[in-house]
Amino acid sequence: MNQNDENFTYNEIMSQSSSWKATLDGASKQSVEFLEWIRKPRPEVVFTGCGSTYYLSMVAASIWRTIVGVPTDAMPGSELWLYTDLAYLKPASLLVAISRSGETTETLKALLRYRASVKGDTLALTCYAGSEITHHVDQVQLTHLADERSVAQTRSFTSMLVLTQFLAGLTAEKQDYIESLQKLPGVCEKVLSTYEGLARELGNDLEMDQVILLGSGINYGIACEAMLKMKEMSLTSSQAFHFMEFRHGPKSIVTPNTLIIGLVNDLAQDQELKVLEEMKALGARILVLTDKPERAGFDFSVELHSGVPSISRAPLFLPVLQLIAYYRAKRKGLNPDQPKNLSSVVRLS
Ligand code: F1P
Repeated sequence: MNQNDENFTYNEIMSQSSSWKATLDGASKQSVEFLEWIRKPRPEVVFTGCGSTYYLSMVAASIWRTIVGVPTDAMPGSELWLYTDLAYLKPASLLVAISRSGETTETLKALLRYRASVKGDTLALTCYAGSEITHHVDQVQLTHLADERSVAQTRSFTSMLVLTQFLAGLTAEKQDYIESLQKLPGVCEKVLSTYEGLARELGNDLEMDQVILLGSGINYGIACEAMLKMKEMSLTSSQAFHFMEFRHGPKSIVTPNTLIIGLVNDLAQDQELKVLEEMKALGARILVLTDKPERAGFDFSVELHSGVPSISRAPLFLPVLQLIAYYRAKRKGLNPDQPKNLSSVVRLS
């Protein structure tokens, strides 16, 4: 019996490829009514969620802005609920509320506030049909095979991201973008099998006492989500920064026991690799994730060889990082399925 079998988290991480495939297949079957609705011209789009799904909203907003070409923003559910006027939301816009459970109080409150004050259209992305959120929106889009028994989001997050990417391609009627997404499940499978050993090696190295995630553009939200996995699953001190921001003060915390994980994007890789080289000179250990082989010289590297443009690639950065957090939790004798102090849904009274 595989020593991981009793862990839901491990099985959920390793099954992402099939969740992505099932979600893409499901999303390809849309009604004419939905296609007309999602393609309605709107002055802006806002994504919202909490915790992981707020970070997902950040990635989603970058992708939607680029692929669909409309002003798009991301806000935590609590900010949209309690500080709505600060957002200065345009009428007749679209709110996309993302929630694995469909039950998180702040996200539900944000949705009701948006409907009352902005009177815009609303779409829910969730893993659970019939969840509370589905009763308060105009349209619902579901992932498939992405529900989870563990608290920390893994396949639910990346499947809701792949779903968002697909919907952006549908909205903009960009068939080439939609085609590129079909490659993701196969690449995910290959990345997981190629790099599980490295993830276990890094997860087992308890000398590393803090993890810094660096990501820019679309990858900043991915860096934030990976940071949260390190905290939730393995109780590791972790922080996320935009690549170039790290020099402006935070780099002061770098020690020889710091692991810096750089999610390098083609669009700015020279500048981003320079940051990693400087941090290596400060003594940090560096894990670089890129699409193609980069000049050597870093301690560890993950090469995605995705064959897709950077705007399609974002979900592929996460599975190995989820595994690092998982193996680190196991090495520390923790239960990654049930992180300390956490529940899988935050319901406020
Ligand atoms: C949001 C959330 C997760 C977090 C934890 C508690 O849930 O805050 O981001 O990791 O699982 O719930 P949801 O609204 O996406 O269900």
